[in-house]
Amino acid sequence: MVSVMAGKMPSRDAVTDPFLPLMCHFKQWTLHPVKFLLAIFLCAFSAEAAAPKRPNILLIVADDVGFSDIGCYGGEVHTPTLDALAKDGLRFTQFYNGSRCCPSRAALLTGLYAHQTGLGDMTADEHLPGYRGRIGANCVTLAEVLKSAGYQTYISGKWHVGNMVPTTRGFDRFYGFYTGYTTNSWNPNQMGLFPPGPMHSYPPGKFYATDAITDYALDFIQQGRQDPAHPWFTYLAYQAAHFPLMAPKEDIAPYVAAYEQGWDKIREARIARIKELGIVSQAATLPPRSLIPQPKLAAQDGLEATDNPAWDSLAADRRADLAHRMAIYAAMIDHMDRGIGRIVDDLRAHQEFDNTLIIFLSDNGACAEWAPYGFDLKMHYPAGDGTKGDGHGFDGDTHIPSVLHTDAALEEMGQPGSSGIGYGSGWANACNTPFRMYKHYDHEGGISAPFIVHWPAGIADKGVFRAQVGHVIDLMPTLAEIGGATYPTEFNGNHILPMEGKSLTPAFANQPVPREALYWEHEGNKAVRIGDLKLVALSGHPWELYDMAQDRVELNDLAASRPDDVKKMAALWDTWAERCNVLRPRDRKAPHPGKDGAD
Ligand SMILES: [Ca+2]
Repeated sequence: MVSVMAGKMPSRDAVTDPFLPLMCHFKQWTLHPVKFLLAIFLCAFSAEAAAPKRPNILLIVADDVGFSDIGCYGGEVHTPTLDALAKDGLRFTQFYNGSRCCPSRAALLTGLYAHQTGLGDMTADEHLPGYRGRIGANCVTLAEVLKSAGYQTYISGKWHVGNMVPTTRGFDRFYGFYTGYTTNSWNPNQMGLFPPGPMHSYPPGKFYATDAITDYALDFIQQGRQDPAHPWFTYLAYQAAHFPLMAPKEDIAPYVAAYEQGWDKIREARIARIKELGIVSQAATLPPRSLIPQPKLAAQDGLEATDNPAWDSLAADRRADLAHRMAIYAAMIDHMDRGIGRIVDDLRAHQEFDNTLIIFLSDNGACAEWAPYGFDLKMHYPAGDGTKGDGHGFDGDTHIPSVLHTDAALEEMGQPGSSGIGYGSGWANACNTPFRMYKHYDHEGGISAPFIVHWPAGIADKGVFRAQVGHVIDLMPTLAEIGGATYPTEFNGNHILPMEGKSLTPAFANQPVPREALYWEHEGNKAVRIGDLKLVALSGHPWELYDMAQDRVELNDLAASRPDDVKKMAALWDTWAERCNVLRPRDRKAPHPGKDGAD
């Protein structure tokens, strides 16, 4: 058995252990447990039919799901499948993404910072090295690397790293939408299968994107198991719970009453559970409600405020409308969890569950676009074909006022024929509890993700937390190592940039993951973390400094009292930005991303 045996079972206190200092002296000569055991079995069993196999890899990425939405991270959303994976696996408490869809997915797929790949922003080509709108030739994808080691490679769902078919970047098969950032969950015409082949036929009114993404993932896995000599890698990239929020009525109904309590009570309930879980200390304070990203839009909705309002200050009809918006969002996550459950059942039925490495994460924090009441996009039914250019199926962007739904219209929200809705900044704030801010931003609410790792054949510990810091750039070194693949220096005649991430396999065995620093930039928002110190700024605003070990919720700004740390870390950020093609907004020629860049 390939096994990562931890030296000890970590206690809940482990989650508050200080992160390894910047200049720690890791024992370079130590071959950590995964490498050691991989080496043993590769040497001893490589020619034997009975050899322990490299694991299948199922990488599940949720879209715009907040840090504490799922049950095992303190949320009230019903996620029994993910909770069970966490119960028998690991939960990371300090795992980071890239704060928005494109940058996160580019970094996740390549092991590089997003700007190095050309995806510092969205998919518009700004003709700047860091902003080409697609992953370039100087990087390789997880699929390309794992395929080179004999893996069969599949993707079902969302791509969003440039308008290219994923089968041109190492994936054997793809189902989903490869243009645009989201899909109309009720419209099968936005989804494509590559290479073309027989497709599922859904009766009228029965197509739902989450189910279809699951169906094709199951097909691909079934294909993969026909060739047992080659393990498979499946990138399962759900569109849930990205706007437009859409879900079957029967999934929505059970949540409405819970969310009629409002976002203040939900935030309080969540931080209480998060403290019980030990993700933050008992002394942690719930931050004030976060700011409204676009107060002018709030004003269009008749709301004069700079921060999200108290729930009880809202009119009854507005509260009813907002409770339904949040209930649809929760229903999308609930439905996704059941899809993952179907795959888990399938793996169990084929005795593949124990030696499939399952990883679950979200690509960014919950989405606040852009004011407390959310928005209503005009949808097209049927929408265009997402495989040929129109990936959205709706008009405009999210800078529009919301619609107040009342009475019978409440029950039609999120249904076929309805507007495409977002739930706004008040609920996004709650979904990122206990952290501040949202998707787009580099405060903890924007970049902190749930991160579950389940691999019974490879990880001995079960049901415990890991406080080691991780980032989506770490997936490449982690999966290349576990998959026995070599990250190349050249690929298809192109020089490939060295990986920026670090393998997380030591953390699987509760060992340190040494690294110098982690960096973020998106739309001028920026951050750097070194050890426990995090320097972070909103675009155009001064740096703030926080001690993550003491103040994960970013309330006690140390910038004024520790100017030397600010100066040193800011200089490192500048060096990184220069090296990785990051430009400040004022240095970019293109305007703020338009329709194609709305998310
Ligand atoms: Ca996203």
